[in-house]
Amino acid sequence: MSKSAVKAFTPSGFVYKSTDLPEATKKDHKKLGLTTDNVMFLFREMFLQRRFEERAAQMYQKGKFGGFLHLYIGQEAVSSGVNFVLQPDDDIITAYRDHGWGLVRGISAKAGMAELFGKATGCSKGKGGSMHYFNAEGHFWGGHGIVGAHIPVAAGLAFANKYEENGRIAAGFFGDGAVDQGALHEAFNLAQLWKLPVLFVVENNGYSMGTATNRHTATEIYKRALGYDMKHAIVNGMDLFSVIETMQEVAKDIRENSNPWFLEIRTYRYRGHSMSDPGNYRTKEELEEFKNNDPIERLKTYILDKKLAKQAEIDAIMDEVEKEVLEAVDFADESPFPESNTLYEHIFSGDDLVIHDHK
Ligand SMILES: Cc1ncc(C[n+]2csc(CCOP(=O)(O)OP(=O)(O)O)c2C)c(N)n1
Ligand SMILES: [Mg+2]
Repeated sequence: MSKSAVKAFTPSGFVYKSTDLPEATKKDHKKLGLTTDNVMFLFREMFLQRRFEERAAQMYQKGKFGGFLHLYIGQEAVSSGVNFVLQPDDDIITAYRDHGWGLVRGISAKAGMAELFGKATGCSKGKGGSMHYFNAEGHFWGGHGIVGAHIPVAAGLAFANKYEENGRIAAGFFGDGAVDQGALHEAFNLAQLWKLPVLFVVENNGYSMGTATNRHTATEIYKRALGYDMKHAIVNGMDLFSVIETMQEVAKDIRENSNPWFLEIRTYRYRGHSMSDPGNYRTKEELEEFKNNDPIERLKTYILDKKLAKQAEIDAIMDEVEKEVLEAVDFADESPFPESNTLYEHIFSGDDLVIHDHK
């Protein structure tokens, strides 16, 4: 390629660095209305997501299961922070990086791990796998593999809630790779036009597979909201309290005024896109910079500084989580695979349509 052609196609988008994380909130947990128990619960919950996935990665490498495995490690403050503010019957839908979301939304470590192993005791009965966690009781509507395709479903959930006047919010999460899909723009337009009680969140982790945001999208992502006059904010997704602070304001506004919001939550994934990705498209220094903002370590330091708990108490929580995850691995290992005659079950909502007799 000629020099001028190289220059002509040099990406001109926004380069996302750790210094582009918005400043973390100065409010302490009390100002945010959190008790010590709340803080300790959130620490445990974030650590569970992390240990669960670290063990899942080990089991994958041991050959216990195959297929895709996209780890959420580094992004746990988003799921825990958002979920803490939302109500248990608000609707949540996300993309394929869904393990953390499932865990905060009522899927047990056992049912989550068994799903990864493809076992009948999994949260999707072993037929969904890593990308298709699901828990209707927890109003958690998946786990979706097609980039951007579930964004209109988030708007649809919000439409149903508004129609039924049940006061619930629907929240749809997606990656930075989804923001230029037509589906996002169709959903944003109707959400704003019909004033749907919906929260759209991009978990901007800097990369869409191996492509940095500045190489795949032309402007800062929150600006997608401007074209629709949609309320919006940028949030530091490496800081739990910042996520909670923004969410408190946003959830209140959506519930009271039934209007959509778009949040760009800036975060980072420490691992590769999936298990087969060594992450050669970024430097070790970049990774380290983000790890220095690690949401779990930050909260641990906060807990110790504020004397909410002693190191020994934190260690006890971590040991307990470790035990829970190891028990989940054993459970998954020992559980049976689904029977072949269940293949056509749970395809449709309600009574399954019998496609043919496959005895
Ligand atoms: C419509 C569509 N195109 C391409 C793919 C292949 N694909 C899978 S994940 C991915 C990257 C998405 O990145 P992002 O939205 O930033 O989410 P992240 O993996 O960072 O959580 C792509 C292109 C897909 N699943 N669906
Ligand atoms: Mg991404």
